[in-house]
Amino acid sequence: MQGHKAQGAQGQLDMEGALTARDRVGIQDFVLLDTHTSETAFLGNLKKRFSEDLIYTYIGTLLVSVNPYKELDIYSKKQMDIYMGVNFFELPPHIYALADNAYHTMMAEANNHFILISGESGAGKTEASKKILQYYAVSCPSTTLLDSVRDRMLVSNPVLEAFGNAKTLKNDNSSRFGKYMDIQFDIQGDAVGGHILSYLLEKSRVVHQNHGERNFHIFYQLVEGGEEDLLHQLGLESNCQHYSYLVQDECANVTSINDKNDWKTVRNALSVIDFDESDIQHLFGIIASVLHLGNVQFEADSKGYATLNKNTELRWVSTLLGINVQVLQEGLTYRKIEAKTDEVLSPFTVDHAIYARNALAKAIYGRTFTWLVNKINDSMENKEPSRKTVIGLLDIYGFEVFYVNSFEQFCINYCNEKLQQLFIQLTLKSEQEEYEAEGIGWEPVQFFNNKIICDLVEEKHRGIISVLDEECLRPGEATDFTFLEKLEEKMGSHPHFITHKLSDKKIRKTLDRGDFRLLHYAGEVTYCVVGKVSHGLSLLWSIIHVYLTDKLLGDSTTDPRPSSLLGLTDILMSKEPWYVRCLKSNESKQPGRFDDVLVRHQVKYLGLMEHLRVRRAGFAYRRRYELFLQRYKPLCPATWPHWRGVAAEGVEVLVQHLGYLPDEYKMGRTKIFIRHPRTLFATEDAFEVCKHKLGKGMKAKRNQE
Ligand code: AD9
Ligand code: MG
Repeated sequence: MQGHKAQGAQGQLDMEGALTARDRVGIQDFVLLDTHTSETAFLGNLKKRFSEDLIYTYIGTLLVSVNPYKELDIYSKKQMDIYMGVNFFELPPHIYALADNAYHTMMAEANNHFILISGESGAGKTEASKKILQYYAVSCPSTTLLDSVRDRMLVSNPVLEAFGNAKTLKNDNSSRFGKYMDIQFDIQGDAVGGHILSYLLEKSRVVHQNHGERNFHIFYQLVEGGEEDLLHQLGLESNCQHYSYLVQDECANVTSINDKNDWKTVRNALSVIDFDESDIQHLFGIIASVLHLGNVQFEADSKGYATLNKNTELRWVSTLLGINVQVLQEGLTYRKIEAKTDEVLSPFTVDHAIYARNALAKAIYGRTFTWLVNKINDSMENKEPSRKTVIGLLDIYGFEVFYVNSFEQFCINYCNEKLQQLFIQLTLKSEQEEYEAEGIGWEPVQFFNNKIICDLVEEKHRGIISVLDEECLRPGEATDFTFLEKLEEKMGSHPHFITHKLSDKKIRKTLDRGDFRLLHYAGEVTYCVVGKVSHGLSLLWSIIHVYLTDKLLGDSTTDPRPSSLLGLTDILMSKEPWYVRCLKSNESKQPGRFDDVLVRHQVKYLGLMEHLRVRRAGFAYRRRYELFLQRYKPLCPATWPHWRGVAAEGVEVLVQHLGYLPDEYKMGRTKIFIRHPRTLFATEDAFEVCKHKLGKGMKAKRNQE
């Protein structure tokens, strides 16, 4: 075979042709980006692809997705068919390729998988998870029975979004909870059931929304869309303006949201997932009770204590929840103090009463959400005892860094720190296993292990959570500042912990006295421990204590309880990981705009460069001998058009011919391992040129004929 190398003027031209194509659409796998350590090159590649509407790029098998803020014609049934059963690297990167590969690996190896989707608010996590679910629902074989299970899985989305999503400044449909969903497959590969776990529902939204934001969608849907009879039974008026929990910021109406239509969707969805009339009455009775509760007003008596005068609203709460009105009234205006022999009632001030009312509203809503998730799970459950494997989908907040960061960001960022730790463990584990299986010696890998930061937060008796625990046991004595002092005492010399007192002059300027700064794996975040309450450990931070023990660490005494995040890492640890990292292209939700500063920030906080480093630590590229030979055999006369011997030997002949140096590659049992992308690139470039020539040759031959 002649002419397989890029030689002479024509060869040069062809080579340029191949490069121009790559210049235009960028490189579809960052692992193959030669200047891989440069953030600028990384961003340049993303931007180039984005400008061509190529929103997906790989880092190995990790998928990076940039929100286009416009409908792209890449999610049709036709596209799904194209990606079905095709090898990961043979087509342009796509969320379907990742879904399909997870599925086929699960089928081939009969093991469990999960797909972790992360990114900041509005980056496209929920859309990505819906696309994956749709892919499975459409691509798996179909029967009547399975169709009904699949319908339930698909409609569980609008229901959960109605109760768990809200309009925020960043996203008109922002998920205010983390979601993990197992999709169960039977031995034939049919999707036969599902199970959802929910995390960290932002209950505070029920009683308070920031400027320009709304409460959870369901409240507006019920009030705007609810049938007259239903509203009458619930004592509701068909006007959002009437409810103080809904109009704090006068943004009940949002142009992108049609509450009336969404109400119909939710009502239909509820009947698909087996909600009968009594369930629906019960559910909306509770939702209505929260709205009534928000309208309960207190007045101060002559001593300044809270009293309830006009209590029609309270009567509705009492009727809807089936709680004696007297009990309710007492609960909202008095605190019970357990004395030695009996109980003493201590009256609340108006502020305390409002606090108690809001706490009740949040608790009611939180429990209802958990109940709803349980009901959905019942309806998606597959009771067949047969062997099943699962693909789990995790849609959870990414790192959050605001101007002022409080306990909510601390919890979310800690959660991300744990997930990064999981990524490192799983990636290294699989790398190590692969090297072992292939008989290649393990080489030390250079990357940052964030275990040190996880320990800083969670270590028993020494970590931040333990210190907080201790301080919360000293009510009245502990303050924000004693908490900080304790932290300084315990972590003083820790390389990832800084406070005003512990820092040098230059850094000190950037910290307030009530701040501590953690150097997370993805970057620095400064947390403020000072709340609005100046005496006593600030309300916010004492809530963390409850938050962490109840939600993150999982307290078995409170049932029904939300899922525990530490439990989640166990769930994930036993499965094969796949990753989707979503990036927001711009803050103003404009189609096609790529804001360099914003994207750079996310690349940093999602730890993408760190991911790339872990991926690239050993060998950038590996491929089964058969596949490698199949693709590149035209590059060597000895292997073209057929290699008659063992594939591994063919590859050895091929790479010798291409001039690979001994340190550039290793031969494993079934695969070739290539250290640097540039080696593969040179091969790929030669291949492009060769393909071009072969194509021309074929054409010329056809023309002659
Ligand atoms: V949040 O943390 O829940 O606030 P998400 O879930 O990351 O956030 P979401 O998936 O809700 O963001 O996407 C936000 C909006 O971006 C969507 O409502 C779409 O309008 C838009 N979007 C996201 N992904 C795509 C896409 N692949 N194609 C087109 C998209 N538009
Ligand atoms: Mg979301």
